[in-house]
Amino acid sequence: MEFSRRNFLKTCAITAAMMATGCSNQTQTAQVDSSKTNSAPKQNDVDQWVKSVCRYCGTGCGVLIGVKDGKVTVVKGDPDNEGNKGLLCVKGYYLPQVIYHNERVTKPLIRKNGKLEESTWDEAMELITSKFKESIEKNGPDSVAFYGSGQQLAEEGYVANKLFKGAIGTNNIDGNPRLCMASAVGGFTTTFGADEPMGCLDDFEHADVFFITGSNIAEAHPVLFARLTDKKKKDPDTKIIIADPRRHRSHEIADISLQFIAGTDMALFHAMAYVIIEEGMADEKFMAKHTSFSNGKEAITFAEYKEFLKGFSPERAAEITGLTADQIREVARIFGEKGKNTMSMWTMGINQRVAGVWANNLLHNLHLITGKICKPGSTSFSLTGQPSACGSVRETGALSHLLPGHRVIANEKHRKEIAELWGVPADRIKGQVGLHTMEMFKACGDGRIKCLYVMCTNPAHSLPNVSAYQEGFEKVFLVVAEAFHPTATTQYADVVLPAAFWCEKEGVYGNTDRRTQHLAKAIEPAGESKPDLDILLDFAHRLGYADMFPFKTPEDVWNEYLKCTTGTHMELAAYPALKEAHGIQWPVKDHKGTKGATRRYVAPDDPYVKEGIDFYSAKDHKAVIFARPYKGPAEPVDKEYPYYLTTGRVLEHWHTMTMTGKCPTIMKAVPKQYVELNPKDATELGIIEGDVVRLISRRGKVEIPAKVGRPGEPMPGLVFALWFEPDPLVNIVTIDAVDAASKEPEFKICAVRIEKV
Ligand SMILES: Nc1nc2c(c(=O)[nH]1)N[C@H]1C(S)=C(S)[C@@H](COP(=O)(O)OP(=O)(O)OC[C@H]3O[C@@H](n4cnc5c(=O)[nH]c(N)nc54)[C@H](O)[C@@H]3O)O[C@H]1N2
Ligand SMILES: Nc1nc2c(c(=O)[nH]1)N[C@H]1C(S)=C(S)[C@@H](COP(=O)(O)OP(=O)(O)OC[C@H]3O[C@@H](n4cnc5c(=O)[nH]c(N)nc54)[C@H](O)[C@@H]3O)O[C@H]1N2
Ligand code: SF4
Ligand SMILES: [Mo]
Repeated sequence: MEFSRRNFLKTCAITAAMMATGCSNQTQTAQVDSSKTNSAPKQNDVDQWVKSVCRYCGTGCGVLIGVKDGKVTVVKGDPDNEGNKGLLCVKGYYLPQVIYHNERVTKPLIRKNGKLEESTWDEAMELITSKFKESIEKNGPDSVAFYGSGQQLAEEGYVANKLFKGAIGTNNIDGNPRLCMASAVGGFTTTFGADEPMGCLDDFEHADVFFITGSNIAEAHPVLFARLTDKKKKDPDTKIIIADPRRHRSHEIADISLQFIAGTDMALFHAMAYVIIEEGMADEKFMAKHTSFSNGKEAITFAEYKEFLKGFSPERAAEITGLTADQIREVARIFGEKGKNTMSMWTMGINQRVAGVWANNLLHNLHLITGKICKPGSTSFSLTGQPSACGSVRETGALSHLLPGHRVIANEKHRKEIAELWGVPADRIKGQVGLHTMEMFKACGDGRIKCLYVMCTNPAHSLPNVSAYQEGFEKVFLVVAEAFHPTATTQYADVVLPAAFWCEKEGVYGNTDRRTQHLAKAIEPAGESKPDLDILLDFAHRLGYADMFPFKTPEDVWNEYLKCTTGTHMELAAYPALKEAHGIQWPVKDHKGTKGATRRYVAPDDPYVKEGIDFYSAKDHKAVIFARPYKGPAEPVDKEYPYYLTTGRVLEHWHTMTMTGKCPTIMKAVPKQYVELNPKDATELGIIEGDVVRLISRRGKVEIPAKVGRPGEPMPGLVFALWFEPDPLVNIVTIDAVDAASKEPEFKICAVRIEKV
């Protein structure tokens, strides 16, 4: 299949049409282009299909991996998977091109005389064991740390967490979901008392109105965009509202596009609530039964909340956001219309903000005020970025403030329960929250952290204001478990541990809608590479904790982890059921069956609810409607830095392009990153498409080619840069200010000056 950007969107439309005409069993396959790969097979014939899940985005598309003579020849969509119904985007289709690339790291590497040299597993593991042991003995357990990923498997997350918190005795374990989903977690836990969405992908079929903000679903969750297109086609009355400071691909199917000044959306959401209440669209019965009100410090009344909203009339919000009062009234009316189902979706435009948690709260508010929640098609649905940020990090508790089963470090009872399950003394798990991501990398620079184990993530590329953390990468004893080399991070590594890739290992992902899915192993690991789980278990044994880690298989790990979820409201499915099923949504009462819960907090779907709706995790079973004060960006524009910079994604590339950059088809489609300018700004600056421009912030500068005009068109005063290339590295410019509650950095907004080079 010859591929270009334009014909991908066409493919989306075609596949959507196929679904609409009942051809959902149709799947597409992509030939392997072996020009840049080591030993990829030349034909796409298959003697075995292996059921798995795409390793890229949070959608978690089910895939079937075609294997012949021990090699992956092809990947196609799994038609029996409820999430993607057989569809895949290009990243999924072209995974076979990535597996066999000659930059796979297939032997352990140790830095000797400044250079990484091949070694044996034994030498590499002995070295890292002695370094970690020495540091723990000399400087205490908090001198070592682990930095993981929403792309790791659940078993890997569970074992890393148990090793660091339960065996070594440090809470210094965090991961890239801190850069991504932390604010969504903060939103769910403050509003509903527990993490993760109540809705599901099936809500796409039932919604009449979609409110999408801070999410470029067309590029970041393309298969969901295909479902959206399909829904609109089947039911042309469906209303799609897209609110974003930048016009992007998703706007192509929008009925209403709102472009507002970056960082001002809290005013928009409050003003929508104002109109909904003023015009009698609120569901007061629902509110009285299922909600309470808070100003973030104390409980308030509905009357006080309404009084608070008076500061956010559409006219006032129009001044703040740059929208018109009429536009705000119009979307509020569409959102709130009685008898219609509304589904909200958002991603990083909301989370990667210093007001991230609060903006999440305000989106939930809109659903709680209207009672448009916990019904098919009515839900506030945070889209998860990485495939298993939910399953492998949020659920296993592999962040510095969490424990498995949605427990928290700060709760003594939770610590006791987990210490008991792990068979360690109660005081082994410390009550003090560990270092969150940005603090952890700072601590590598100032000497608090001496040894760091990085797994399945590339922080030397993906951290904001990354130059400020370079010293840390250089100083710390850095272990990097990676499938490819070189990467921005392996270049600083003292030891590189070769990780088996996606289809070379078995395990479990937890995708965006509480969907737990099993990935079967399809082929043997490349060279001497090993599954991350095996490496972690070897490390634990060498550190002297063999008794705590007797596991032989991923299933053994799962069986222990399951016990950490027993009796919680996130009971997970049993391993044999997961192997059989094409995804099972938790909660799964008593871990029994393959059915799972389509929707949460509502009977009969949710086994913990007797009748109607019950927000059982919230205090007094009432979800909280928050009167959060308005908060803009950390770094407002000024005379010296007069433009806002936002950064984000393009369909073809995945983050730091260590994988998609190895795919010739994708590189042909999008060979280089660029910065989008509004045509008005471009004219004023004398910049035309293709010119190289310099983006200068208080932290550094970067030179990058300009793109002017649609489909990507930021508001005047805003520029949008892709950040997938390691050089030039856009994260030199971005800001590391974090949300006070979630500690998630504000990747989405900083102030820059623009010069033509
Ligand atoms: N192709 C592809 N898909 C991916 C990924 C990938 O790397 N490539 N990564 C995955 C991951 S981990 C993630 S987290 C997701 C991210 O998915 P998305 O968040 O959908 O993608 P982004 O491009 O990062 O940002 C989305 C939008 O946020 C908007 N935005 C900027 N400032 C504001 C603001 O103040 N308010 C609002 N409301 N919006 C604002 C930007 O204009 C941008 O269009 O994608 C996932 N899917
Ligand atoms: N400017 C800017 N920066 C951002 C963002 C933004 O919007 N703008 N978004 C942030 C967000 S939301 C996210 S999620 C992060 C993502 O940032 P990262 O996690 O740093 O980016 P990835 O490229 O996904 O890194 C995954 C790494 O794991 C390796 N890998 C692949 N498979 C395996 C495996 O099985 N085992 C091991 N050990 N390694 C493997 C890959 O080769 C790759 O190097 O970036 C953040 N950074
Ligand atoms: S939509 Fe996401 S999960 Fe599905 S094939 Fe594309 S990258 Fe993979
Ligand atoms: Mo992410």
